[in-house]
Amino acid sequence: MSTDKVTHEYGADEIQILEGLEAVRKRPGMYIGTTSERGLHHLVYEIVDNAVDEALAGFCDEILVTLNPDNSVTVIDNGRGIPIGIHEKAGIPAVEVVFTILHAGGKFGGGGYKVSGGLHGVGASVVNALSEWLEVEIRHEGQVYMQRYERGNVTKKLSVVRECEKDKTGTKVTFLPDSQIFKELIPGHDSYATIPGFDDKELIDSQDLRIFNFETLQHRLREMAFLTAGLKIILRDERDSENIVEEEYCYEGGIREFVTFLNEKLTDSKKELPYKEVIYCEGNVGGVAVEVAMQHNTGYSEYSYGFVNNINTPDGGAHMEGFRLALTNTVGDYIRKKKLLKENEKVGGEDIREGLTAIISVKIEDPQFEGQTKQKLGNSEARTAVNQILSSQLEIFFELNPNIASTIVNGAINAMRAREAAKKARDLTRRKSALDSMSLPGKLADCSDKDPRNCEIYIVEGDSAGGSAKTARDRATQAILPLRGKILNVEKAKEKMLDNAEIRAMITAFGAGYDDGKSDNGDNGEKNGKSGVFNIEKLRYHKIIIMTDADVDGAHISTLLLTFFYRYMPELIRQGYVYLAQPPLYKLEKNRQVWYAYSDDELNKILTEVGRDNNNKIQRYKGLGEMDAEQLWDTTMDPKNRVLLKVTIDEEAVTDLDITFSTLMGDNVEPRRDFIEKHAKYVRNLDI
Ligand code: 1YM
Repeated sequence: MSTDKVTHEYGADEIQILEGLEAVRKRPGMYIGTTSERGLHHLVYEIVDNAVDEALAGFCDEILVTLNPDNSVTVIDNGRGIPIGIHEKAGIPAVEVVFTILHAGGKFGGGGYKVSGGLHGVGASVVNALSEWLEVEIRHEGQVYMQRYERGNVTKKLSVVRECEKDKTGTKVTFLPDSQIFKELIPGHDSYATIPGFDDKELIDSQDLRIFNFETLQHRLREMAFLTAGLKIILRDERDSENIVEEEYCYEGGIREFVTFLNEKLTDSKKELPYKEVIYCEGNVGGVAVEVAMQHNTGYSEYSYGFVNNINTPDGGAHMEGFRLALTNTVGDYIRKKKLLKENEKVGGEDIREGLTAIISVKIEDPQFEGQTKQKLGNSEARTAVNQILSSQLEIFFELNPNIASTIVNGAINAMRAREAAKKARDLTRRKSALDSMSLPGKLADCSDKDPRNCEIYIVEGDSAGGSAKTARDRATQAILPLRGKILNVEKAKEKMLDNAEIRAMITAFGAGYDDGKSDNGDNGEKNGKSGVFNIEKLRYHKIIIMTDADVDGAHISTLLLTFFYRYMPELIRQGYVYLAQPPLYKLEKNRQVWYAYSDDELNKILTEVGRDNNNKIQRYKGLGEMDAEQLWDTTMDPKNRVLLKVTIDEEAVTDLDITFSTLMGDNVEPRRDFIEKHAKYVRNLDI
């Protein structure tokens, strides 16, 4: 647990003695990853995970999660209830062990292993340590037992607090995240992120005091329900007494329904799917329980999501390799058997997976995670298990469903021929393209510093704003690349990507290439099996700043750019190199003083401060082009004053993210307009 030299490996029992909950409070990041919003939400997942484990063990079929007005959260299940008897070794009630001793979860329930689990699988005691207070209630043989803790310490001994129906059992946990730990999430706290230059109380008072995000919880709880067929999970938001929201997630079809759900969201619902049935396989090989569900849709992208013990594995790993191997080989064998190809033709794995949505869920006793972010499954037995189960069952499925088999095979052959044709066309144009000659694009105004760590590039909407930016910039460290009009929508026109001059200009200016193609071996450590030529080492700028007008068109251009980065250079976003500049919406002049406001709210705040009278001259900026070089520098480019939003990927919400991008960029116009109109205003909080 520390970086000190280890001379002795501690056993589990010794760790329990060595580390009290104080260790968790001292270094919360080690246990929940971060104390940002993500860490906060993990507290909920840790408690819900214990309830889901009880469901997986077959004793619970309903979980209720309630967000309370005081920011506390209540989780209730109808399982057996955490044991209340005295724990032999510890001499205290088992429930107290669960909540006060680190690494205790599931270790002494008598057999069975914990399959679900949060970020670090450390469970209830960590949540308790990081809560101002936590109360647990257990229903057992007609009585309700209660225990209370504050910052991890028992403040009320376990005792019976009331009676209940004899046949009702279960566990209820309510906790309030500790504001001493989650400092930056608490409005009014020193560490709370406010707008620079404004620290007035009024602003803080107007902030939303709710710390939990309904959509984040909704996404994860719905995912949990899909992954545990038949389990009912209810999410209830009681924070606004006038508007209580309740959603229920329960899917008898489990991951089959997950695939149906994704395909409805991801594709044009007016077009029919190529085939109706969701293909489903399950089994257990060598202690690895495997479930696979998949179905093609009318689009061209692949959406395969892996889960290990109900946790998303965005970096793939052994289970995903097994999936790709089985699919490529089984479909390949079928094509060979039916002699459907010309001699020199070969269908690749990526052709078979074009337009495929798949969920691969494995449950394994001792998952080993590898890679930089420890999100890639290492256990090779998972590859064998998924490969064997999918290969054998898919072969039978094809025999029993020859129509579906031929639809899939024809789709793959078409994809292969289209890919070959596009490659030929590309090879022809590429020879002449700027991409190979390595010369920098003509409209790039480069910076003089060559150390990428000091360098930033502004991607600017429009030539006129580009001109102002070129005048305004710090020539040593700031490069400017103006974009003419809209860039290509890569979500719709993949094959034409390199024909687009704006995209080529970005690729050459960045200097690091781009990812394309997909491999079947999956052992190259890249996302979703993408084997790319993107090399972050060669990147010429460590800040890539998108600067567009603060209107709907500007938001659209930003989204087009982000889609391009997300699909072809995801490492850029993952490393935190992509930013959105924030040009102001208003300029206020009064008595030769100037203020800039970045939102309507902010303008109102300033007006309240300076007084609303006839001396106020307010200018609304319709675009970057209306600002002269000096204004652009002061408001948007000067590192001392500017506000940059870092673009991040919420790795736990990748299914949502893919849905968002295909909503924004796919064929359907209506949802796109709705989304942009809804979110453009809130771009200050953009976090994808
Ligand atoms: C709202 C949170 O924690 N439910 C829950 C937890 C446990 C049990 C049942 C349980 C497990 C076992 C036996 C077993 C836990 N028990 C333990 C331990 N809901 C919630 N529901 N009996 C009851 O694993 O064999 C840890 S979690 F360790 F005490 F058994």
